[in-house]
Amino acid sequence: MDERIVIIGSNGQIGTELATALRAKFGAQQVVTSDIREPQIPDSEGPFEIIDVLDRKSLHLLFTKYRPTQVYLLAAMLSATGEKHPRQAWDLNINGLLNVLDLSIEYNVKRIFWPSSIAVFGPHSPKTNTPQYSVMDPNTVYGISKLAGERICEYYFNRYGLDVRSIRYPGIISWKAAPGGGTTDYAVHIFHEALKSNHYACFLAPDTALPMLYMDDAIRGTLALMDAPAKNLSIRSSYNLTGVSFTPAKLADEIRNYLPEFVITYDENDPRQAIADSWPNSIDDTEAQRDWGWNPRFNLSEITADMLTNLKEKYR
Ligand code: AKB
Repeated sequence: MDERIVIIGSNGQIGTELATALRAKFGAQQVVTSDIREPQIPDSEGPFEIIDVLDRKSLHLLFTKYRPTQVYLLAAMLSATGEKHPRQAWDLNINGLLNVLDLSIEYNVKRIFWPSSIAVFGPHSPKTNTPQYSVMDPNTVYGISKLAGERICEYYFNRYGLDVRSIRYPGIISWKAAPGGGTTDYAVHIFHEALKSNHYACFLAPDTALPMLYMDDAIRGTLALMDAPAKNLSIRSSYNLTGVSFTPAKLADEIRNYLPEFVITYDENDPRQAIADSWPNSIDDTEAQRDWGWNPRFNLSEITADMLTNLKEKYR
C-alpha cells in the first residue's frame, strides 16, 4: 500500500531533515510538509500547506485533502520559549496533539509519530542513566506538557487502538536548520560561533552535562521506530533514547582539536541553567535497543568533525 505522509510543523530543526528523509524513502509527492508559515529553506520537491495545528477547521481540510496513512506532529514550543509563554506553550503542545489524535481516529490514520523529550524528567528523577520508568516531576511547562502528552498518547493507544509512536528526544545537534527556543541549543550555536568568531558565550555552566543526539541518528532512529512491527513495541508513552552525553567544557575541548584558538566563556544567571539542572545528565535507552534495535552511530568526536566540515562551507 502506498503511504501518504503528512508532517505538521515541518519547518523546524527536525522537520526539515525528516521531510528530506521521508521524501527519499517514499517519494516526494507522497510526503506533504506543513507549517504555520512558509519554509525558510524552500523545498520545491513536494506539496506544502500552511497549517495552524490549533485551527481544527483547516486541519480537517488537510486530512480530507490528503487522507494521510502516517502523520508526524512536530509543531511544538520548546523549553526556553515555553517559560516565556507558558499559556501558549501548553495550548500548542497539548491542544495541537489532541487535535491531531482525534482527527487520526476519524481518518483512520495508520501510524502517528509525536516527539516527547528528556524534559519529562525533573529534579527528583535519577540524574545519571535515567531509566525509562522513574519519578517524573518536570518543572517546566514544556516538560509538563510533554509528560501529559505521553499519557494521552498511551491512553489513545489503549482506548482507541491508535498506533501512536514516540521518542523522548535529547538535545538534537544538526547543521542544516537551526533549533529554536530550546535549552540544549547551545550545542548547535557553539559550532556557528566558533567558525564565525572563534568565541562562544555559553548560557550554560561548563560542567552541565546533558544527553544529546546527532541529527543523522535522530532521523535513523525515528524511521526505525516507525518501521518496527507494532507487536514489538512495549512502550506506548514514549521511548527513552540517547546518543552521547557531554558538558559545554568537553565540547569546547573537542572543537579546539580543529580550531585551537577557540575560546568559550560562560554567562552566569541565564534562566536556561535552572532548566538544564532539572534534566538528566544521561539516559538509559535499554527498551529502545531491545524493542526496535536502537544503536546510535555518532560519538562526540564524530559529531564535532561532521558539524565543522559541513558548517565550514557555509562560512567560507
Ligand atoms: C529543549 O532544549 O527544549 C529541547 C529538548 C531537549 O526537548 N531540545
